[in-house]
Amino acid sequence: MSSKPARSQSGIDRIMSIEIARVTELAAVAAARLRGRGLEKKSDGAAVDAMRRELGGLSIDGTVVIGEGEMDEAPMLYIGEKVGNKSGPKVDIAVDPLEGTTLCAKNMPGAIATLAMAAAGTLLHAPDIYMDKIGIGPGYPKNTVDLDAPADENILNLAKAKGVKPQDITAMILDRPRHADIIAAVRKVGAAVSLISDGDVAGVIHTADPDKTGIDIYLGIGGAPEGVLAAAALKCIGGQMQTRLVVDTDEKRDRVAKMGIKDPRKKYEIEDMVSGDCLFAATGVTDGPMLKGVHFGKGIIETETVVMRSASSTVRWIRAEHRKLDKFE
Ligand code: VTB
Repeated sequence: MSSKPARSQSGIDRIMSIEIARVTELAAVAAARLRGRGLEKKSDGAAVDAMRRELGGLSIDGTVVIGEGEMDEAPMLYIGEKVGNKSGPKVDIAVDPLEGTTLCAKNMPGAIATLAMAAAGTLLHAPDIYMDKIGIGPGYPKNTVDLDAPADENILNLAKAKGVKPQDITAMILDRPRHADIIAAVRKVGAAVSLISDGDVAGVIHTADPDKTGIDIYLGIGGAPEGVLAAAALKCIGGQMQTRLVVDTDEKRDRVAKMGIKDPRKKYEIEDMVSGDCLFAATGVTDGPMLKGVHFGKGIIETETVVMRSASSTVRWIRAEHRKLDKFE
């Protein structure tokens, strides 16, 4: 009887999907201990520390390509930092140890700890600037929506492709003044807008399962690091996404060039942001529509994590009960 190889073609162990769940669990618990205290920086720092510590023990030769900031800017998990014990495959790592620091500080729904991993050289190296995004779920013809088309046109095309009225479409958008025009355009054709205050990694992921989440399309400008993480998740579960970096100053143009990006105006598809197989994990920090947050009980900590693997399109929901609590101290 031949046994199945544990290693996928990209060189990332299947078992690694469980390992990365541990990493996001640890970061989520560290952040959750400080939630609701108005301590944005402190809870982010705690998540970063925990994530970095846990990444250090992984059998990978990893490089952070999406991290806490560019070198000289962030003391830990900066872009270019080497992580892992170097005994495994060369991989790119994208992290957002606490996505939604404000949500965590206010103990509002939707803060998560998240990470993506892929073979070295296959994740877009994006600086921490804004990125324009559009995302829809699986099952639509290619180019049903287009980043460069007006929002109302996208809604009409999506409704047609779905076989429903525009009134039956819901768009998720970050609640920011910069989105006033697209919010108005979406409403003009009768569609609903679901506004979120933060957390657009989860926002984009919502589009993958409209029947469950009620969200058909994600639109608007958010962080570029969050865009690459969302692209990794959509690659695993299906869906379409187009993005473009918002490079509106010379300083940003320099930073983009430093990352090796030749065309700062390039319109990215998922394959341009995540060109090989990838793994994605997210653990809830605060209770949210996608994931339960960390629950602290007497002698027990409970976490909920989603782990995805693009090679097999597997999505695993891991509810963990942690009883040996020393590693969370
Ligand atoms: C989004 C969202 C984040 O930043 O990327 C957003 O996903 C974009 O930046 O949770 P602005 O807040 O400046 O609009 C966050 O809200 C925070 O990192």
